[in-house]
Amino acid sequence: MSVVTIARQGDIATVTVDNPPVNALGLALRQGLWDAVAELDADPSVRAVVLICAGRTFIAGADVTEFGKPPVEPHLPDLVARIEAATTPWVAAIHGSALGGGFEVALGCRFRVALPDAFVGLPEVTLGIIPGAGGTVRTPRLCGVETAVEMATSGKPLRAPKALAAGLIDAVIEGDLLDGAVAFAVEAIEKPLPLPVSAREVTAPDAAFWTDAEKAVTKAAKGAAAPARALAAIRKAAEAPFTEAMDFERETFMELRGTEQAAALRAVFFAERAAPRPVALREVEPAPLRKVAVIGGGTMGAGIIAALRDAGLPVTLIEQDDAAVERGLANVAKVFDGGVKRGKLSEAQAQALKDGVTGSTVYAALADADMVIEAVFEEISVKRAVFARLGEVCRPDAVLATNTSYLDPRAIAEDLPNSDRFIGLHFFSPANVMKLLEIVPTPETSARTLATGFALGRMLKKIPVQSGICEGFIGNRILKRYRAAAEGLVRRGVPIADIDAAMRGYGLAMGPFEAQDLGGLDIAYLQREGARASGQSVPETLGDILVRAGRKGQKTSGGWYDYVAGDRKPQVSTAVAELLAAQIRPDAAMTAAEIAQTLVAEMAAEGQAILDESIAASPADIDLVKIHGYGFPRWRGGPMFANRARG
Ligand code: T1G
Repeated sequence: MSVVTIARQGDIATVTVDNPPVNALGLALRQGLWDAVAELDADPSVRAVVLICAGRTFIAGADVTEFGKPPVEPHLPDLVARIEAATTPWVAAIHGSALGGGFEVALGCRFRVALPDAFVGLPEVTLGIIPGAGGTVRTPRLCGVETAVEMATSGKPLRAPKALAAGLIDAVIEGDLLDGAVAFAVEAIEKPLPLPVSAREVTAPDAAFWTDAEKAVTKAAKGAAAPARALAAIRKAAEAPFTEAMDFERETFMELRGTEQAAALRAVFFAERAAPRPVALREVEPAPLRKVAVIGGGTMGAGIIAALRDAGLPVTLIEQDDAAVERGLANVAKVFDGGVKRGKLSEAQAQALKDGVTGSTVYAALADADMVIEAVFEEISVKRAVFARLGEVCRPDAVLATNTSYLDPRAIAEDLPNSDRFIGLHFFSPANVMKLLEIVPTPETSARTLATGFALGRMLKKIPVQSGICEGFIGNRILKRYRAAAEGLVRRGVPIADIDAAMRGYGLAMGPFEAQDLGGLDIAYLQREGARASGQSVPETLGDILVRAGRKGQKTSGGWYDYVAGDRKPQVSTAVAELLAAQIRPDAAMTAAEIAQTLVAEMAAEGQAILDESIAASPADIDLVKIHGYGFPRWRGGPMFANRARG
């Protein structure tokens, strides 16, 4: 079946694209559109053409699966130019998203109309490239340089009303898109046509604009290369003739396509889409999720409740007494009130989200719950007591989940009846923000329960990754190895501040030591002490020495660094140097690159051990955990991808 079909409505022709799943511009579609232009140009009875798509969205861009191969004619820039030069005006009718090459095709049309909830955008930088078919050259000719810079360097799409206000589209269509687009075309051809986009003027800002933009874009990019290159392409579009700017853009696009960052970002793109639907579970029916409850309204519980509410689920919060219920509801309210303060939510929206949470101290209220997520204090006896009560009141088919981050889920569910319905769901704080969800089945967990964990992950728009049972699962186990390796460098005389600076330069938001100071050294210390108390042999760490000296991090005005009251800026600490003097044997200095390479190699080595033990299913899963749970720079692909690049 052809991916492009032509129909007629009087003297308006309709070109319909149908290339599931997202009408990506693979070779067949490019050829189909190329042929459609030729056919319609040869028909003098056609006075306008409406380009519309079947399925969930307008054209979502070039076919990313073709990126690893040499481009094949008809090349996209040529197709866009062909549509732009057509004898009759084309009208792009946009629903869903017109992204990347899809938006560039729309820019080649004489007009663009869209449904109110449609988006247009240039997300290429999120794939480590820049637009390659005129996106940086035509966009500023419609909306001006500033909006074009924001779109092309951030990759963020604009919803239709904003796109209309910016001049990127010509009308928002209420009701049926095809009818609206045809009516728009009929009216448009009775008036003088606007110039093709490539023939329109663009006002070039002064040099100061570009200097400021360069600084802002580079800062926001945090080491990713493509945003600054997109900015340069837009500058060329503003300052050079159209054809020269097109050549510049294409050369840049072709160069970036082959870079390590582009390969990394493509790998992450596909891994993120594979993660929520593991192949092994595709035929397994998950439990329905209509009524969900959370036990515990502390930081984690409140975040999980907020995530459930954001997904539209009503939630029951269970706490141990009325005062704790009130505190829990207040914690949830604080999350949504924060959304109002940041302009993300209206007061009414926040109130509706709050209204969907019912607080109770009565476990019997859970008798018809489909799923209960426990988020109480990280202590095994407390958790076991909660599941003992859940085992008494909940339906035998209700999915019961623990949010433990370190404890063994098997020990928590040891006495639980129907333990096939039990699973670990490790959320990351803040649970309504962090995308990662580690899903930890026990040997008794049924396929239905596991499939329900992934279904919840999809519903909450998380990146769910299955983990086997080991201390720290995937993410915290690698974090522990990373921290131990960083302490190893300190013992070799590498300055703490150099290590943090090296990892920030590598692309992490914070280095390992400043991150511990922010989160508190005592959390990991207490876990080590707990392990020691249970008879495990846990060697003393440098962190132990600091905590025993009362240095727990920013919360005690000193950890790995000193902090001056009211100033969170870390100060190198002579007290720490004295405390650790006996542990440090100065060795050869290390460059920032050597530090980062050493520590990433340690992360990857632990990742390989995790794979060897079948704790994780693939290197891509491990990379998703580090990117979405620990801030590993996305444009490096994750520790497994980055380390593989070194062979
Ligand atoms: N190419 C190939 N496959 C794609 C694709 C693409 N561009 N986009 C999505 N898919 C697949 C995806 O892998 C998944 O497959 C299925 O479609 C559904 O995706 C020249 C060079 C459009 C907002 O970056 O943002 O154009 O797992 O789960 O949630 O300048 O897909 O089902 O087998 O994400 O409804 C620029 C990327 C490319 C858009 C829909 N375009 N896609 O979201 O579905 S570069 C993009 C998206 C470019 C030009 C340059 C989203 C979506 P499977 P999904 P969704």
